[in-house]
Amino acid sequence: MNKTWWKEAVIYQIYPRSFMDSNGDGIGDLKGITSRLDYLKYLGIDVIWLSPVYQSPNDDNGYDISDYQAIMEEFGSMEDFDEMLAEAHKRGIRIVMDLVVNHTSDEHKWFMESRKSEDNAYRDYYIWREGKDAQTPPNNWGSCFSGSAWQYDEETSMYYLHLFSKKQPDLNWDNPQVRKEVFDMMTWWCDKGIDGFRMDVISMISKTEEMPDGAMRGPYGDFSPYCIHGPNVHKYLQEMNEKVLSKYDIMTVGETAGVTVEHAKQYAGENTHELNMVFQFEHVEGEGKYGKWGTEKTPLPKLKKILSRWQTELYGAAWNSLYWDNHDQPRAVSRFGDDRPEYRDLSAKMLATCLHMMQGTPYIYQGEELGMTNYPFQNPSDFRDIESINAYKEWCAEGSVSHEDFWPCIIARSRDNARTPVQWDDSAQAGFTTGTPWIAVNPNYKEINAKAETADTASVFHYYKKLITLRKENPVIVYGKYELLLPDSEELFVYTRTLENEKLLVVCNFSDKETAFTMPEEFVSASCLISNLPNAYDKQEITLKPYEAFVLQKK
Ligand code: TEU
Ligand code: CA
Repeated sequence: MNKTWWKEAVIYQIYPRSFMDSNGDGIGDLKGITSRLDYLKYLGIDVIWLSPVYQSPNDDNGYDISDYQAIMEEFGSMEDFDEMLAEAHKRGIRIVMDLVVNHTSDEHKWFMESRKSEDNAYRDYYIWREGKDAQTPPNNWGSCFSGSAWQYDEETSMYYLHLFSKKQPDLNWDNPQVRKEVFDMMTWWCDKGIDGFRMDVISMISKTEEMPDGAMRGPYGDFSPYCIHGPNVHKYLQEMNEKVLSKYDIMTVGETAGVTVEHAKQYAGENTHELNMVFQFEHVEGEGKYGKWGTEKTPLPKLKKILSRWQTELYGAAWNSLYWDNHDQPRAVSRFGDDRPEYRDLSAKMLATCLHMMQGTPYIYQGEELGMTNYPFQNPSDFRDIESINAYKEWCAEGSVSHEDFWPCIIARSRDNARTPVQWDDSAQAGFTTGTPWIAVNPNYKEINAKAETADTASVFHYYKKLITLRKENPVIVYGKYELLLPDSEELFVYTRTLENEKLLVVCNFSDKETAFTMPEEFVSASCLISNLPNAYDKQEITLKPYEAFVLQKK
């Protein structure tokens, strides 16, 4: 398997709006990021994935772009961007940008032109269809952000497609002019010296010609058979690779909702000339009581089956990304661990051990390295995310589900859990801003913050720092072959990694119960690489404490 920098890197995702505010307007910004680069250097990360900073009306917090080659005013100027890029590179940190080209903002000049008339030069940059009539869209598809996926436009009495918000019209990738515009813009950013792209919903860029009604899912039809992994998606990615990606030493990761291992071998195959890796969603897409909204915890055997399938079936064929959370998911320690005070620290370290010892490029979402938790939402006015605001309206306020029934489900999964400000210290607003933050700071910032944790070598922060160091020092963690043990255990996630004559044993107790474990004979005298509790692992029968995790190394 060929060795590359992005296979050996640890990537840190910054959601700029909530990372660090430098000018007191309550909104994170580029100068704020630059002011925290030494913290990230100290953590030991190699790459920053920067969520969108382009000009945007912020209907979906920057994932609705109105100018791909300008910086959102609230985030600062292009000079601020250039300074951040230079300062990051000075510290040996690469910057990967978020490429959002399945759709633009409806305030992008292309769309402003496109909607003017049916014969406008930009008309076919987007997907326009006649409705069945002025009140009935072309089909029954639902948007990811509630409501129909079609918006009627008076100007030309036609509908345009938007798989996300109505202010995010989908681009028509079948139009070669659209592809050229995107590739030219990507080249412009690569020539500025960025180090790669995370590609937003890139599996959706090719739609089928026919757009029939979809199977009903809630009040609307499902668009996925016609808009995900469409007929030309690989052709367009190979064209992108040939015209842009192959010309630079950059990395790419596709956000590919709905991807299977088989698809991933094509999207991210060693020799398919598309992308370097993809984000899969099988471990985070559990069906809740109301679509994605639910409090269900994935049973451990199911979680192990999913993650092990990706480890074993991509091995040698394509590269994995590894993540527990991001700006679209609830906080890892609340969802997969246990954020009760007595278990938060321990279970955060256990989760980090489980993920960072696997094969693939690990992603740390801002604040995950501190063990930050979900937010204690009190009422719908606490939400800022269009997905949560619209969902509460559709299911509850205007729907048939009672608040009592729906509320626990939406606060467990709301994307806003991950979008509260990073907790830097125990001063007002957790040191994120000197003003009023655009979204409330989690009240637990007094106990959970970077200042306290960087000063405490037993903290979650220092545990992540050690895991990152171990990955740099031990090729078996990057290149070793994965094997799951105890597949049926409901409490223990146990696996090995093997590279030549070196072997690791990774043991994670996902439960809040003391759990017996029989050490494989060959590891009884092995050395302990890392553990989240001071325990001896030198006998065959041991009892693991709740959320105990350790890694043994046999050479
Ligand atoms: O997310 C696409 C996507 O799949 C998510 O909308 C996911 O389905 C949902 O958030 C799970 O609840 C990307 C970006 O990561 C997200 O922030 C954007 O809102 C979305 O695309 C539209 O650009
Ligand atoms: Ca600011």
